[in-house]
Amino acid sequence: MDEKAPILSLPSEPRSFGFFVEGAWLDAGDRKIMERESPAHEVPVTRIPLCTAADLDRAVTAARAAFEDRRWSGLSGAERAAVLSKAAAGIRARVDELAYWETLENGKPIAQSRGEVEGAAGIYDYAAGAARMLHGDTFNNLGDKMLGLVTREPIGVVGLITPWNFPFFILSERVPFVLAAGCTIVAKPSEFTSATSLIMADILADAGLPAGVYNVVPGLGAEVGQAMTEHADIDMVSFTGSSRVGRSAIQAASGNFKKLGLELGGKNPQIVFADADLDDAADGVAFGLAFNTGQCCVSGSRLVVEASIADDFTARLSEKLAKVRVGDPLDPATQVGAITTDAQNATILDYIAAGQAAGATLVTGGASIDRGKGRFIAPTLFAGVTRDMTIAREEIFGPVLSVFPFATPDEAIAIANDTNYGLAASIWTKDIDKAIQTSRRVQAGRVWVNCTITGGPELPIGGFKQSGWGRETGIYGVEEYTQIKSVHIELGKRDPWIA
Ligand code: TXE
Repeated sequence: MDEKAPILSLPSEPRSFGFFVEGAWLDAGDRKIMERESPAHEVPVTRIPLCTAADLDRAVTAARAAFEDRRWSGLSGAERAAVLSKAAAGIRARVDELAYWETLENGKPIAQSRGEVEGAAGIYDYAAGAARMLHGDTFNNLGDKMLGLVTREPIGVVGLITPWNFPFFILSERVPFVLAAGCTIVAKPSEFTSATSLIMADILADAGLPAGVYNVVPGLGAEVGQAMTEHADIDMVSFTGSSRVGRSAIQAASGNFKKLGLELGGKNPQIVFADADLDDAADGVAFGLAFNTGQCCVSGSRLVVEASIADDFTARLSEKLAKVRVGDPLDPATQVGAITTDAQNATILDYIAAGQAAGATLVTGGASIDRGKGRFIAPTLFAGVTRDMTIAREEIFGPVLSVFPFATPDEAIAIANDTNYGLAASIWTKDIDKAIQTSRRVQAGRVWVNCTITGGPELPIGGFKQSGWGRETGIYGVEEYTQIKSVHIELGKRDPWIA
């Protein structure tokens, strides 16, 4: 973060986008337009066409044709890798632009947006390697007359439905892996944050991606998203969003039995043992709570803390939270920006009210921050929370943390696992036995020890229980976008069946 860098200015007028199909930009025409206001500044920043189900059909037709004629899947891994590496360079060349529009549509701090865009370029680099690593298996133990091959083939046309909390980063945790596998894509970004998914179309085209391989159809979830999950000519949908829509996607996908990848909600524990480095732990818990205003599927929203240090730790944490710089996301010094949507803002405030009404004790925060314009909520800490309260059970998707003291490691595990979700967990201790034993027993797809919300594309991401299906990123992530074929090859003359 460069605290002396100037505060960026707002655009003089909103930037207008078309949509991208078969390697070409199409005008909005008479389609409805979503005029997106900056959540922090309440001025219009982008104008995005709301595509229709017919537009989706057109994009699926293009993606299908591009898949069937093998213009992409027929290339070698090395050739696909070359395009992905150029895309990484293309992202790096446009970091400022991508970060700017991401911040304007989403409300996250510009320094964070830059970090996410740079991180995304690194994911393309990693996936370029994965395109060359992808391989199957052989069975040379079937006798002299038989050779068995297990080959991986791209699954086909993949639909991507992405959310508004990390528009570019989540897209980038999927697109390069789908492409590495040899599939073609129709992407539907969140209607609130479509700009960077659209800009990516130019970056991929400039990198040499053939027409029709990456198509973007912005639009409403209920219209384009729903049509995508139902679509008979899409082979797989990767959906990231609410558990409610994830559940409906399972039903919608049943028409053609399409494969689904689902990354849904979380209610992630931060387990702090008394022997942790408490300063590190307090800093990490504060970050895990307030980062991206808590609008993270892996946000640490339940503090499970050893009873002997609970009061001291809660006090330390409050002190840290009071120092978090919440403010103008265009200011490079800001750490926490605006709440992305009106609906999310109302949801978070409703949960805070529900916590108070249920008798939880508000330790810090608990209200909007008035900056004249925009939606901001102070990082909020509740003590005296019982495990049956709504704030203890439901994903809030905002900077609201509930504290649960525990007496024994068994109790810590019981509290941590007392949720339908299983996305992530963090463990803070300097005792190696406790760290490993707790990480084994906690039900979560991602576990962090003495850190939180960190990592690279090498390790897969995804959830246990109702947090989702499948994995993204890592070699596991590429494999999700393939299907397996077994090939039996008989050698020499066949043993006759008919004498
Ligand atoms: O999500 P939606 P919302 C959680 C979080 C948040 C809540 C609601 O708890 O408070 O979800 O957020 C598209 N068929 N997460 O309402 O609606 C939609 O257009 C197909 C967790 O914004 O699930 C967008 O592209 N698609 C989370 C995407 O789904 C549909 C990230 C997500 O929107 C659709 C976001 C439909 N019927 C929210 N309806 C995470 N895991 O990171 C909507 N969509």
